[in-house]
Amino acid sequence: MPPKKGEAPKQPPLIGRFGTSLKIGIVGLPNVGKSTFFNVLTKSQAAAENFPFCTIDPNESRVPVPDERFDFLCQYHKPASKVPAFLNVVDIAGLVKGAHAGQGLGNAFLSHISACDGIFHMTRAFDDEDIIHVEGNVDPVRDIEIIHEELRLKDEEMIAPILDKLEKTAVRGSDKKLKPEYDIMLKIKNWIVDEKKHVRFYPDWNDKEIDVLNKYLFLTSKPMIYLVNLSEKDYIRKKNKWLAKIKEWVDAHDPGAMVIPVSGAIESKLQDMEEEERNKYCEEHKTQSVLLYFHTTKAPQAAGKIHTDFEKGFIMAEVMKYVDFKEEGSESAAKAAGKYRQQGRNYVVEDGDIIFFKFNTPNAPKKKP
Ligand SMILES: Nc1nc2c(ncn2[C@@H]2O[C@H](COP(=O)(O)OP(=O)(O)OP(=O)(O)O)[C@@H](O)[C@H]2O)c(=O)[nH]1
Ligand SMILES: [Mg+2]
Repeated sequence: MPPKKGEAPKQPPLIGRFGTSLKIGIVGLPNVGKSTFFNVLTKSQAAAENFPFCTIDPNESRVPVPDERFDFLCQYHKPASKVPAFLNVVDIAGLVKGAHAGQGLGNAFLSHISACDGIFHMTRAFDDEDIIHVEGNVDPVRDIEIIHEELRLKDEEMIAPILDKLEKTAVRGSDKKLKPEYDIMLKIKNWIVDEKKHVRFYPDWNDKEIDVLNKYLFLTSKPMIYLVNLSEKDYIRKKNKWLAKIKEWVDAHDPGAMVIPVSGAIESKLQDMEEEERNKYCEEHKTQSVLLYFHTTKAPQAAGKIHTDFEKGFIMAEVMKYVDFKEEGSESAAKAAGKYRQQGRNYVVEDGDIIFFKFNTPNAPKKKP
């Protein structure tokens, strides 16, 4: 469930290469509702049928991220070109036990998940005898563990050749520069292979370790949001016997990660209705589409998480907060009020920052909302 205000859990460092356009992959067992959710989220029409491995090749679609701050800034500056943030959503083939070793659709999922910045982990908590469950019965906690293990095993497989190569060059060879990277990789291997843990569960990778992790982008370093697919009835009454168990599991194993109840069934139904009918239905059933939540909360948050890797030539960044800018009315007023701050290269960008980058290059400095 989305955390309540005032109880924000400590977030682990983000590992990955982030930009204004994030890519999120929907991952889970076959036939749990991934494509159905992809279709409603992106208004697409990917095949979503009642048989495992309906999706083979990934479906991808871009969702513009609405942000009233962006609209306000466009109105204020009237720029020649406007580039809003996009969320790229990728609907990936189902994974089964043994996928890392080629079971099911095999290994193709590796490159599809590798290309993503984060994962929506879809799990099934609805009962429906007509919808085939590859494990025979509904048990989302077991299913989450299956997917976690497949991703970890894939990383385990990935790390062996990396270590081999580093050992050849940095230990036995002459490239001693790579020795620190080799040592860090040994520590990462110890965590993934011996401790059997996901990269992102390690509480405090240091900056050098994060640099190495950013270079190799292990699957288990990607932030995960858990989506729990409920029946229409359970979604409306906000009750399901698995929710508490899933939340408990996630809090214990993936602290800080979000668990979001959704319902493919109700979302598809709502999407097929005309607006008036939809409003009436939601009012009658005292419910609303979870997509409202995604479009207004999750997406801007995701797009705002730009952990900037400043480029060569960076001198400094001048940062003001969007709220300060809006309150003061102009850049100069914000400056006069002392709300315009100079930041160095280690500054971690926050959601809502307006940044003036200063570069030591012939290119003109850029303004970026
Ligand atoms: N009862 C019920 N059925 C659902 C729900 N969401 C999806 N389904 C059905 O489950 C079946 C599988 O849905 P998909 O969206 O294709 O599942 P998938 O996870 O993409 O499956 P693969 O591509 O095979 O991995 C379809 O028949 C959907 O109509 C739901 O919330 N309730
Ligand atoms: Mg599918």
